[in-house]
Amino acid sequence: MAVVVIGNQLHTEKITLREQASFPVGVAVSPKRIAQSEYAKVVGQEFSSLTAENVMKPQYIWTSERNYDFSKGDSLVAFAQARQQQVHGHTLVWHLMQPDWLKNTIESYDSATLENLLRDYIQTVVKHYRGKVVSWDVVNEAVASNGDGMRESVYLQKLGDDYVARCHQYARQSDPDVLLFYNDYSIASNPKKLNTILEMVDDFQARGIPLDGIGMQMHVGLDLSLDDYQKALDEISQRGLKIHLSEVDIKVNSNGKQTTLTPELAESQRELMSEIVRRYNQLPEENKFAITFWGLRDNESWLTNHTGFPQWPLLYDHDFQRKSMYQGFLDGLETAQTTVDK
Ligand code: 9MR
Repeated sequence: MAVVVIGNQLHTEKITLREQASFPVGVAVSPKRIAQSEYAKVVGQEFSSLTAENVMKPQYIWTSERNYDFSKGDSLVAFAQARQQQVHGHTLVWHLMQPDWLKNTIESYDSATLENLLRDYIQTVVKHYRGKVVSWDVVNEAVASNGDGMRESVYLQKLGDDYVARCHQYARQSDPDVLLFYNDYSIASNPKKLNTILEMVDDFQARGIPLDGIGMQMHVGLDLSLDDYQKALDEISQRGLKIHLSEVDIKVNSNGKQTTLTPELAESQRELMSEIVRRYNQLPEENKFAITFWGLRDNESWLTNHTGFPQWPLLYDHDFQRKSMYQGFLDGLETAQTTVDK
């Protein structure tokens, strides 16, 4: 029987994101959270892709110079495999949140020692997850915060300004098939940052440095300029790259004055969600990699600590109820759909 689904689908349990979207829909998780049965149920039903919010970062895996602990990442991969979900690897190289031993030693390494260590790390981790993750954020947030050139990180200082390209080559040498992404924030809201990244992309493409896609994190607020967002989608897709909206959340309490998510704010958030998805969905199929949310429920978002206030930035509330923002996602896909009852 053909069923036409129109209007508010929020409470229709049969509707799930992974079934509705033609591209993978992901969520950032931790092994602790997915160990809870209600949590696991929702994550399994709704999402077709998982990112480890933390446990596949060097801070967790890289226990000493040449020792690695894959246990937490492996448990996440097993969870995903049991639910036919793809796993996106995040992240091989990041200037922040280094393991303590590396923080203490990194300044003392000469360039060659650090390069060798980092190459071995990248290659060991990529080999370990070969066939288990579909993609990696190779270097995270290597561009300066304000978008003005590369970030003056310890990696840039010690390894020189071409280190991102070499990290991509090391990753490619260890897995010819895994998709390699460059991931950063404010790409959709800071045109200067977009430009710096596009210069890097053009340079990589001219030199044949492996790069399959760009992760636009999309930690955004209600003030996001849709024109800037559209420009980023256009510029990146025109270069033949895949686009991952890789860490989506929508803040609604920037000044901290709100004590609840009011119906008006929920409505603005729904509208922005819908517009973000609608424009993403209009990209050519080959440019759509996935949309990943940076957490499932509002109460677990990193933004509460980071901004000091609740931001209600995600699809689900504390009680595992779908919010208006969820409806916004569905609206962005299409308001009316025809499905077939099996
Ligand atoms: O959400 C993550 C938080 O739990 C961690 O404490 C933090 C440091 O590892 O990283 C957060 O995730 C970040 C992501 O890895 C990269 N982009 C920005 C995200 C928010 O800070």
